Amino acid sequence: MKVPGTFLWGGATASFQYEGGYQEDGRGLSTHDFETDGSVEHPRCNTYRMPDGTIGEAKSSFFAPDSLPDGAVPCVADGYYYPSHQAVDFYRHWKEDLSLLAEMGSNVFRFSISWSRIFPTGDEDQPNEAGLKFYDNIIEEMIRLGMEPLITIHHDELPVYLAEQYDGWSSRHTIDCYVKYCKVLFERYGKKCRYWLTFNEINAVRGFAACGTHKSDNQTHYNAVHNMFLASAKAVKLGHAIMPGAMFGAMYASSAIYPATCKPEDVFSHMRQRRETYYFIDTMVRGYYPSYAKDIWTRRGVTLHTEPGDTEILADGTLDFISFSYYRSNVISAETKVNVISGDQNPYLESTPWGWPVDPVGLRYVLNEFYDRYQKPLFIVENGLGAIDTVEEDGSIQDDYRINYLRDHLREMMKAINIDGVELLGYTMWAPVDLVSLSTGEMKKRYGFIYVDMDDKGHGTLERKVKKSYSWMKEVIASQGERVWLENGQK
Ligand code: BGP
Repeated sequence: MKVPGTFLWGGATASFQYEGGYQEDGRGLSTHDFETDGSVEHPRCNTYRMPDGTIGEAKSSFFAPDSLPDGAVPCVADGYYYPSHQAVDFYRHWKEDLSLLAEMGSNVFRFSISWSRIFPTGDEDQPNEAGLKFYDNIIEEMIRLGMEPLITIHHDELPVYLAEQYDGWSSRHTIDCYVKYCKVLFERYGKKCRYWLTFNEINAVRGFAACGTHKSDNQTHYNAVHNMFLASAKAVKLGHAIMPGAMFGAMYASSAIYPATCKPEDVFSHMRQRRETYYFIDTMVRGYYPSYAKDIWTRRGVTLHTEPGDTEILADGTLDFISFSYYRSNVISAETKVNVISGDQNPYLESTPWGWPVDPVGLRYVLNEFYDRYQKPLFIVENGLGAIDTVEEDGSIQDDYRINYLRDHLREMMKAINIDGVELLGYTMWAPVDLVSLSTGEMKKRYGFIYVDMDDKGHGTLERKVKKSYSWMKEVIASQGERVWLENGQK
């Protein structure tokens, strides 16, 4: 069993977790630049200063963020470590990283553009040429190495100025700034870049770091999401006009969800929970809100702020493909209150050290669910295992657990393509080079085929070193996936 010859294989990254260089070449500050490191035991936070000078902390996890108090201004404070400032310094290591990925056989590379590198405040009329040049260089290098760029325009961050002055995505002004930013990207890179994602995990982002909103209540959140829907639709319409042949997706956090039992109430809760994700995909793929949206707004006490013309904007900018992250599955009962990444324990599955259930069959299930529902091409743009790696005395990293995770997931992916008939454009593994964890801010939660010598506080040489999984993945790509069937005697 193989994938089609046109299949795109590669890796996925995000600027604030990977790039660093946070003040280089005129880059402005971004909402994640105030986010500290953390761990499962000590969640990361956004630091802010109150008018009387006191420093406060707000939980920044986009799954359950705190609101910032009135009058709070985000700030970088002494005594904290801010991982986005250096990240793993792709800013200086891009040639080396891209060359290693090309050598592995990748023919696609997913990265996000740092909005505040292009428009430092988001509100300028003219973009920052040095910021544009940085991405010129990496895009040219990717193409020279035979890798298709897959660009995330908005990966959970925006210029902090837009957050401070306009409350981020609460404001329609942010839509205008986003469209201006997109126009610059499309005109500059459009001839070389075919695949674009308007937003990352739009169904999971919430609060200051990810949406720039000071409040995290439902009313603020659903209005912010509506503005993101409008921004995405406008970008898609503009992008199609400027770049004939370009393909647009948005990216969804897509755990599989199962009812805890066959009790009808559990099954009904499962349906409702699934709609928490479909709300986003339905609207962006079909171009209008689904009928059950009213039920969601009513239960959450939301009165959506819409304006004349919004309906047409949504209808005019529907997506060409559906992309998603898949790491785990969830279980839901009538009693559970869950968000997109938590739920009851599944007794049939083992979990990662970070408590994420490992469920390869769930990937095949989600691929089928989405393809049945939309009949649009799909793209897996994140999947991988966060694990603690050990460098052996001889310098090697024997990450067989990562090989096992990827092999099992890739097998299910290939069954979805070859048996179920799902149309899949490609697979970009998160993250091919070790980088900073989004949810915890740790470095020890590593995903890569390529190890980076750096610890949780940013100490280390930043030297890159390939792991055992790198050679394995190289064989997988070279064999169009056939290699994943070789273990356990399967063919
Ligand atoms: C997704 C994000 C990524 C990434 C990944 C892994 O939600 O789009 O940015 O980080 O999850 O999560 P984590 O880094 O928390 O392990």
